[in-house]
Amino acid sequence: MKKILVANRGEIALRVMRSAREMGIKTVAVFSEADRNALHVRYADEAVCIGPPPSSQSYLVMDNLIEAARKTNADAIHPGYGFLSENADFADRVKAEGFIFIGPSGDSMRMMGSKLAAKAAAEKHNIPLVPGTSKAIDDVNEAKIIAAKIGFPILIKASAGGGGKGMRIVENENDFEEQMKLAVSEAVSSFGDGSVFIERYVTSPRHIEIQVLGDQHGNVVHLFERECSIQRRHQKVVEEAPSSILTPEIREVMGRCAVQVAKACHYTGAGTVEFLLDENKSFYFLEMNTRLQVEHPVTEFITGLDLVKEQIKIARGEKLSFRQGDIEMKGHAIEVRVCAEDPANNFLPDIGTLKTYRTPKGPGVRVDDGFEEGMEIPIYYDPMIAKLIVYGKDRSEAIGRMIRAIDEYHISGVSTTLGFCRMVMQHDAFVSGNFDTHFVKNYFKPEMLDNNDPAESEIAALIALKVLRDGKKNIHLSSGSVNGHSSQWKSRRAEYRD
Ligand code: MV4
Repeated sequence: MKKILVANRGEIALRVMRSAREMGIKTVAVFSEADRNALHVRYADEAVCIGPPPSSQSYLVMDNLIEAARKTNADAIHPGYGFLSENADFADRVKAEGFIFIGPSGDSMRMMGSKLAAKAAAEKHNIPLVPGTSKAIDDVNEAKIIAAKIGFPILIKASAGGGGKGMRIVENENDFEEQMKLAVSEAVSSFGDGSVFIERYVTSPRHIEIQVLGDQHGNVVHLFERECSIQRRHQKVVEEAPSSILTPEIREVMGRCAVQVAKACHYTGAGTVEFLLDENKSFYFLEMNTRLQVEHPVTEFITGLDLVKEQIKIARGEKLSFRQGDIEMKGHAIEVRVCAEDPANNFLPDIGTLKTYRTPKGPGVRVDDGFEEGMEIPIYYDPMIAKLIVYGKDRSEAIGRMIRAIDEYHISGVSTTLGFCRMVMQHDAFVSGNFDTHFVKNYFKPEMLDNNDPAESEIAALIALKVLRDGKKNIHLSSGSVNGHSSQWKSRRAEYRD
């Protein structure tokens, strides 16, 4: 493998290219007209424009990607995450056109893309599942009887859904029929597949996922867990490894289950097996994500492995160079997603130019980003500006380091989730490790953030300084309010120079 085309953009395209370069492999970037000056384009050895800004006309157009790969003589295609990364037809097409797809087979993706097929496969291997049906239900009356047996609240899920799409909670029997009809029609319109199934609704779960790696020789290992419970509308906000709640015993059993799920679909490459953990620390298999995930760096920190290099080696047909017993975890890693969103305004995506953009540095800090100061955040794509990942000898050091790193991060020109993430790091529930998937809903109120008009407070501070320091010249102010800290968590700086 001499040349990899990265069918993606932004931080993940750069992240993949960095590992390829370290392995002596050339890289090809693809870009839309909105990304002409993007960092991943400058970083790559070659770059090909694949269409207009909307991803439906560029990053999602298989023909254009294949043509770019052919034109540049690439041997392999890495899909990153999002876009076509979990599209089974794309994986098949890449292979049929004579390229190596850096990821699992189309068949593995198809099996795990169907929640029902995934559950059926897991059931065959005696993997714990949430009590419910593992077949599509079409008869409302039959479903009602099953629901009564399982007990309310019930969750109706679309088989073709995932990541929270097409789910409905039903509190009691009276609402069941109506909710099921709505769920089916929603599944038809969203996924073109009206298959739904029901499960007992686990009311306060933690979301824990296991990273797996499988080679083309039937070897599968797991790389421990990531705790992903802190999320908002199914978008993860904070991820960490290891989870503060897993015991070594649960970790081992969960890890073994994840390996079995991967083996059940003949998985190759890097994948993630998702579980729910309930109040009694019972866990249940949910679904498998057949791609590299946004939060993979926390696993890289605690295991010392480079997951992209492992993906590439697996795609080249190499055997895994380690066995389960060789893999150890050490220390603690936390990731926060830095998004161009306004936490004070219902996390509405914000667009604009990065007027100030300075990243944190120093021991144990990693920033995966795709922007530089002065660049504009395009409106066409995901609002994630960067991932900030820290590593420490233990959880407490990692939390302290994350707060320090957030305070060193200076972004102005757009609202970001940094201040919100700082709030999480200092919250008793997070620090104690006693939280679930409802963390944001339960504990976050916009009033916690400093949502004063930054310009206004800057002027006030300037006047105050002038009064206090009368006689001093060249007053220079730098406002820390760009991170939107609350009064309790505020770190407003007023610097002055003589
Ligand atoms: C559940 C659940 C409770 N009970 N299934 C959401 C995403 C998809 N992977 C499955 N999800 C859930 N399935 C049962 N039977 C709660 C969720 C869920 C959730 C899971 C993980 C992380 C965040 C979540 C937020 C809301 C609901």
